[in-house]
Amino acid sequence: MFVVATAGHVDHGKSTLVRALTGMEPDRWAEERRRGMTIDLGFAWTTLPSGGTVAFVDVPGHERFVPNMLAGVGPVPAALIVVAADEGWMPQSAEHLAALDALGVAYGLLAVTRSDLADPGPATAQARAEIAATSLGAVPAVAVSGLTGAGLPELRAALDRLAAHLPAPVVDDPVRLWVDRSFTVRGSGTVVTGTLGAGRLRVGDELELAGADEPVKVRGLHSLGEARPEAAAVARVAVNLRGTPRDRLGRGDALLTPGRFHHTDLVDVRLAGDPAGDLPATLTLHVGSAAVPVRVRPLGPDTVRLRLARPLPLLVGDRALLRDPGRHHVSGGVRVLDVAPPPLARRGAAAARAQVLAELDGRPDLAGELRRRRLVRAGALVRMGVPVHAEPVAGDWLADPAHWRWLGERLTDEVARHAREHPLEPGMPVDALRQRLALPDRALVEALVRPPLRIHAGRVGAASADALPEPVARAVQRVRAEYGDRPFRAPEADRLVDLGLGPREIGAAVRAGALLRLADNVVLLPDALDDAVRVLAGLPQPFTLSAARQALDTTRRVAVPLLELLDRRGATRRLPDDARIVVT
Ligand SMILES: Nc1nc2c(ncn2[C@@H]2O[C@H](COP(=O)(O)OP(=O)(O)OP(=O)(O)O)[C@@H](O)[C@H]2O)c(=O)[nH]1
Ligand SMILES: [Mg+2]
Repeated sequence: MFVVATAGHVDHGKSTLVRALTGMEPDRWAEERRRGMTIDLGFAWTTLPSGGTVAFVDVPGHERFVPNMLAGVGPVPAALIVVAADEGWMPQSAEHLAALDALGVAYGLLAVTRSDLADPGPATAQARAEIAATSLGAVPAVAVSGLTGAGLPELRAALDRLAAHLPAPVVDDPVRLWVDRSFTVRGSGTVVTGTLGAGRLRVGDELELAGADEPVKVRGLHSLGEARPEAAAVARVAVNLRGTPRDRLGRGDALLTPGRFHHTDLVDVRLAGDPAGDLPATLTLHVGSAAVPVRVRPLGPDTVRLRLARPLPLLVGDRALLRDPGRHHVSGGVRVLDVAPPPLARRGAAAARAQVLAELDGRPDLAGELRRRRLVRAGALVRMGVPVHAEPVAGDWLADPAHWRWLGERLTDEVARHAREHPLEPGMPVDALRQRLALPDRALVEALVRPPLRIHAGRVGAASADALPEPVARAVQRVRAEYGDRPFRAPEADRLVDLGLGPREIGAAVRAGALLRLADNVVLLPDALDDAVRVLAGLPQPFTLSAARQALDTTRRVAVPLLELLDRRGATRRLPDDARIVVT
């Protein structure tokens, strides 16, 4: 199936032509038929000579209903431009064409209708000249009469040729179905319709709806008036969302593949059309079937920041158009450059941003996004419309390679600085590093730690006990020199003070395994435990505290806590009469 939207001035015969081609009535409302004028979008379809199907979205031509027209053409990539032979090019011919051009519509046909009333030649020539200057370029033209049927076979053949030229839809892409109509069917509940431009829908699918907490479920699908288990792009579809209240969604909402779109109310865009400086401060942004008031902030000569009155699921590269409803003026097309732009708080930030935007063209660019964002979750980029084909540095975090190297150096510096400022601490806490480097996730800190640094007990420090701060290491060295041959004589409290070993220094030495603490202010060298067990094993078993003290050549101050420690470690056992034995 391919979908084509009509375009053209009021009363030029769009609906008559669609009716003649399809045998279906595009003017759905009684009021439309009474007034002989299309007000809202109409839908009809027919089979072409090739056997393919064309579905029409028939739009109103009256200037008051241009917003409805835009909701119809927004999601549709091909246009059937209708000009009446007897009237020629008219204001809404021009406005509709400007809209197609702004949206970048590249495929189309010209039908010169009412050719039974006047020579189609002049209208054809004028319309083709106007169209040639737009994104549509040179289009085939067919003179027709909806009244007599003249030219209809030629028009069908031309539609077939147009269909053959359209790019193949990407059916693996996520779904973003812009709703153009919603209504209630008795017994079935809420139904919405739209043009499925990419992706695939199946009965049972769960879809995301902006503003809804829970996914909505596809209860039923219709395409071309028939129930189907699935529909692949391109297709006109009617989706039954039984269980979703009708007032929860309508034209301008979108049904989305969950987790694949970022709802944004702030976008930076490139303009094609009026210069940024000429735009009024408020305009209406039309994209898909949505129309949203926006505040315009010029940045560069052809780039602006748009603040949307409500968030939309936009992707980098999306095309949209800006229109001034008051002046009936299409200001021009926009190409979305950034759907999550940085705030412009600092002085000069807007000018800097304009320079960045000058380099962007709306084509998703992973390396560029990483350079600009430095650190970003893969999922967030995908939701912006940037395909991800890079290895995460941690979890689903992606990093700009140069920034990541810089962070690694910063981490090393910070750890070294912390060691200087807190020589007795066994490394810098991971969370302090996370804050210091302004990283959003501990996992990033952990991924940045490289040998000789390591993470131990929630801190980042040097891997070995050589990391003992210089003064402590010197003090331990002196303990070794003075007490090495009397390993069970612990330095007295005042000697410890002389050596510069206060409680914090002792703590650091103990953590590094350089000293053994038996009690407050009672420390031995770390090999003392094994030596003690050897000496005690040489005594007649069991042995008393006093025998142990003499054999170890030490004082009660050391012997009591030393034996208690050996008991706790299971190297000695205390008997009921307070004597001990060495456990072998
Ligand atoms: N003689 C003649 N009259 C036509 C032809 N096509 C349309 N008309 C008449 O022109 C009038 C407008 O036709 P529509 O098909 O409603 O025009 P439209 O472009 O759909 O108008 P809007 O939807 O309101 O923009 C009707 O009275 C039609 O009968 C044609 O080919 N020949
Ligand atoms: Mg009509």
